[in-house]
Amino acid sequence: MTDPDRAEDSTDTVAEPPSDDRGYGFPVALWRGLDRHRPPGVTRIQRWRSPLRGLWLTSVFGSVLLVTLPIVIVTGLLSYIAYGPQFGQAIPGDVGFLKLPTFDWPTDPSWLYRLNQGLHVGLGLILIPLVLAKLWSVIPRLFAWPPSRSIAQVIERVSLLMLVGGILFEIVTGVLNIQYDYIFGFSFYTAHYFGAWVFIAGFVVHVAIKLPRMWQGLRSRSMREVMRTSVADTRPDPYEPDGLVSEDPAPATVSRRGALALVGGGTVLIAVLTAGQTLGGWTRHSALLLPRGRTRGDGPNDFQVNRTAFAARIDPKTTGDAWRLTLGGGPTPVVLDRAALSAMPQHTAVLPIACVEGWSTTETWTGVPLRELARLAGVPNPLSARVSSLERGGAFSRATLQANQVAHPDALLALRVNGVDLSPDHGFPARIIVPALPGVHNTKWVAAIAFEAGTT
Ligand SMILES: Nc1nc2c(c(=O)[nH]1)N[C@H]1C(S)=C(S)[C@@H](COP(=O)(O)O)O[C@H]1N2
Ligand SMILES: [Mo]
Repeated sequence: MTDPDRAEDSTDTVAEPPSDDRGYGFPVALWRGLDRHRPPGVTRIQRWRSPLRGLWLTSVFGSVLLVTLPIVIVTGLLSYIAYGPQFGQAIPGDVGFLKLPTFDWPTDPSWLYRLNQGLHVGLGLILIPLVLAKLWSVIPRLFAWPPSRSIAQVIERVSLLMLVGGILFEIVTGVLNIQYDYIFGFSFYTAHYFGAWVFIAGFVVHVAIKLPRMWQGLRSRSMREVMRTSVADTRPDPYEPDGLVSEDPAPATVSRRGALALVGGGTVLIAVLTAGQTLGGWTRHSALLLPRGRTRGDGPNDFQVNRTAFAARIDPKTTGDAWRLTLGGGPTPVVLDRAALSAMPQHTAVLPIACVEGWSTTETWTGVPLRELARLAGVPNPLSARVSSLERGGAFSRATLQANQVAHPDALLALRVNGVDLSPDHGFPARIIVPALPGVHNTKWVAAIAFEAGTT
C-alpha cells in the first residue's frame, strides 16, 4: 500500500457518515471495492417493501423448518441404507468418502419402509410452500451488497448458497422423479444423493450461525398478539441496517396472521393432494398430484402398477406353461414349475409394497416362504439371496436380499394376491414380497433365486 492510497482511504472515512461505516474485515480494500461496484440490478431487488418481512416472520418459518427438515434428511439417508449399499445395489453405488454406515434393514415392523418413504416424500412435498415462504421472507438478504464484508461472512454466504441451491435442487429432482419425468441426462438418484449432502452441509452451518437470532426473533412478538392483529393494525418490525426490514415499508395489504394462514393453507392443500397415495383407501382419490399408480388392475388385482408387463417387455410366452423357477446356490440347481410351487405348503401375509416415490399399497399375498425355497435348494440358512427376473436389463430386473429378509416367515415368493393369481402386471407367475423391503426389490416375474451359502 502506498501513501496516496492511505490518504484517499482516510479522506473517505471522514467524508462518509458514520452509518455508512460498514465494519469491513480483512482485507478491507477488497470488501470496500465490492461495495463501491454495486451491480445495476441490486438496488431494484432490494426495493422489496413488504411490511411483514422481518425477523419474527422469518424465525417462525425457520423454526418449523428446523424441526421438520431433519426428518426429511434422516429418512432420505435411511432410504439409501434400506436399498442395501452392502450389496452394491444402492444408487449411486460409489459415493467415496460420503459412504454411510450400513446395517441390515429390519423386516419388522412390515410398514417401516412405508413410514420412512411416506415421511420423506410426504413431508418433502408438504414443506415446499414453507420453503418458498422462508425464501421470500429473506430475499433482500440473498441479494445483499456487498455480498460479504469479511472472510467469516464469505463462509456464511457460501453456506447460504449451498442451503438455498441445495434445497431447490432436491425439490426439483425429487418432484421430477415422482412425476416419472427423467428430463436430465444424469441419474436422478445420484443427483439427489449428492445434492442432499450439499444441502445438509449448508443446513448445519446455517443453523449453527442463525439459531440465536431465530430465538431472538421468535421472542420479538407474541404469537397470540399476531393472531389478533388485523391488516389495518399490522406494523413493520423496527428498521435495522442490514436486516430484513425495508427502509421504506409499504402499507400492509395482508396481516401476519393472513400470511401464516396462506402458507398453512398451501401445505394443507399439498397434503390433501398427496397423502392419499400413502394412506390408501378413499383418500387415494384425492392424490391428484401423483400420476404414478394410476394404471391399475382388475378385481383383486386392482392396485397400482409401477411398471406394466408390457412396459417391461415381458413376453407372454415365457410366463405360461413354459415358465420355470431355478433355485441355485446348493449342490445342484433345483428347477420347479408353477404347479410344483402351488403344491407346496402356502403361507399368506398382509404386506405393503412401498415405493421409494412415496406411494404404497397393502395387499394380502399368498405363496411359498423364501426360507422353504432356500431349504429346498439345499441352503437352509443363506447369507443372502440373489433374485432375477424374466425382465431383461434395467435396474429393476434383479435384487439381492439380506439373510433376515429371506428368513422372515412372511417373506414370500408370492403366486397369488387377494385370493387370486397375480395379474401379469403384478408379476405373474411369481413375485417377491418381503416385509419392510423397499418396493423396488419386490421383483416381479421371478425366473431364478440364487442363495448364498453361509459358513456353517
Ligand atoms: N421385474 C421388475 N420388478 C419390479 C419392478 C419392475 O419394473 N420390474 N418395479 C418395482 C418397483 S419400483 C415397485 S415400487 C414394485 C411395484 O409393484 P406393483 O407394480 O405390483 O405395484 O415392483 C417392483 N418390482
Ligand atoms: Mo418403486
